[in-house]
Amino acid sequence: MTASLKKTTARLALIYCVVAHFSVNPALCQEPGPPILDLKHPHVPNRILATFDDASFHSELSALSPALLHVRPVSSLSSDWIIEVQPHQTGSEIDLNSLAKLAVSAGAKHVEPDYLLSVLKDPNDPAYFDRTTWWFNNVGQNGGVTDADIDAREAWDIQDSASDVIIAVIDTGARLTHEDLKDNFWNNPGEIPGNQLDDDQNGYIDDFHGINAINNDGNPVDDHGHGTHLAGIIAAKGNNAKGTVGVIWKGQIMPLKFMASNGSGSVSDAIQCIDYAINKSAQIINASWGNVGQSFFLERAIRRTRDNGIVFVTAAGNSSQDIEETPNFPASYTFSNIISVCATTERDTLVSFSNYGNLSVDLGAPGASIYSTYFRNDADYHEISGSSMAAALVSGSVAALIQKYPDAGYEKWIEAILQSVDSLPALEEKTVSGGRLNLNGALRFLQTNEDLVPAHLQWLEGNRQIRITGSSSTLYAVESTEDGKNWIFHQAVLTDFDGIALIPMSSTQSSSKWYRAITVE
Ligand SMILES: [Ca+2]
Ligand SMILES: [Ca+2]
Ligand SMILES: [Ca+2]
Ligand SMILES: [Ca+2]
Repeated sequence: MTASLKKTTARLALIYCVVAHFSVNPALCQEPGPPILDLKHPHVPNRILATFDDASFHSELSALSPALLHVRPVSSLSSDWIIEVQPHQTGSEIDLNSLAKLAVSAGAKHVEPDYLLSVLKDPNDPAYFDRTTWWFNNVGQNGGVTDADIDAREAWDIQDSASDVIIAVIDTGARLTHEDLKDNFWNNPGEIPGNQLDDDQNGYIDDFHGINAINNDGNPVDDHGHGTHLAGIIAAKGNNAKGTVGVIWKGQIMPLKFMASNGSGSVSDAIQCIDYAINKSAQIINASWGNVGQSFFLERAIRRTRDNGIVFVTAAGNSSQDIEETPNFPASYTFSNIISVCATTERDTLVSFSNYGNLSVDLGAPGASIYSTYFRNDADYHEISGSSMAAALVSGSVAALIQKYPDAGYEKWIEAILQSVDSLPALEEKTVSGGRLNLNGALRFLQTNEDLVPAHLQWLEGNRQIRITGSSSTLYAVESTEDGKNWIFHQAVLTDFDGIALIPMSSTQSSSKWYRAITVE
């Protein structure tokens, strides 16, 4: 054999090793030397990246086995190359290290797996960047405890907006012209603004964004500040380089005013707002107010919200009391659509003034030194503490859940919020869930329980291999469970054009576990 024929033969043998073809003589595959690829991190299963000093290898490699190997540049601007094995043409597993050795033997200067990346989104709003908004991502700033937060940074990768969700903030109104809110108000589709006519004939002239139940008009202007502050906690516009950021960066806030400049309002005006929210198809009502008195009429109005599938988020109150002893309504009502919220600090303790209750307060959420939009001018911001603010964080979180899982229904949305809390000693015996809101957990709770598309999974070769049959060219997460409930990520795989992926398994991996493959969002 000539030297060049020897070289070609060796490479052909390597290709067969790469795809572990059944006809290969195993002795050929025992290449000396350690593996040259680091495969610990998620990567595309059938592909490596390689650089070469010149491009002559391209024809050389392709000529070896065009049916098995696909060689192409990474991009039109790049001198780096993708070397890909076509797994559906082999029906067998791929050894990326052998593929890398093949590339090196053809002159590759550097080879590595084609790693999978995932984004972590940070908005560019100043109050997020200077870490004022500790409740989204607590890294210990201002004396806080790391991760005493709702994991918004992680959650925003899954869902950062709720453009289709209408959130009625029944409160003191809102500053409609505020720079960080004006794009995130609900617009009444049946009403033409500013024409002095009641176009949708619902009794309110020009109720384009909401109503004022005190004056019975369509102008829910805020003369107190509380409502504007809540609106920003829920949906201050994200990533606009201005002010702060809400739990959702985009959404539809419907401000409904029933409390006046002194911060108080009547049950009848509150009911007027509740019924407006029902009529206009709000999906969430934020009710950050309360009273020790029980109202038959208010109770009946909240029952109507339940019958319409609306999530009713309310604050536990701020008088340091156990509301099982001293009820506070609406937090103390027991309808299945109510989420009642107490306030926690940047150290994951209960705020000293916050009410609590092990039967009727569902969970805690950050409610100390919360910075948000304010009502005195269009660029006004202000820090306030209270269970009101905690409730607003829950409302924004429910909005993200509804946007992501619109068909789940209010019981599922609430279950997701309550089942995914971070358990805290401070909230044990003081709340139903015993924990503090975690938006990332809530989104993932429904992700694993609702609508991931599973692939067909089949064990091959005496449990030494899993074959996935799913959609074409789709990324799947392979997960395993011991108890049928808690799923642990195993690896990510990309199916080929025929929807097939093959995963080698060791015997320890396969024993006494269940596996599944689900689409990655
Ligand atoms: Ca966190
Ligand atoms: Ca109207
Ligand atoms: Ca009008
Ligand atoms: Ca902003």
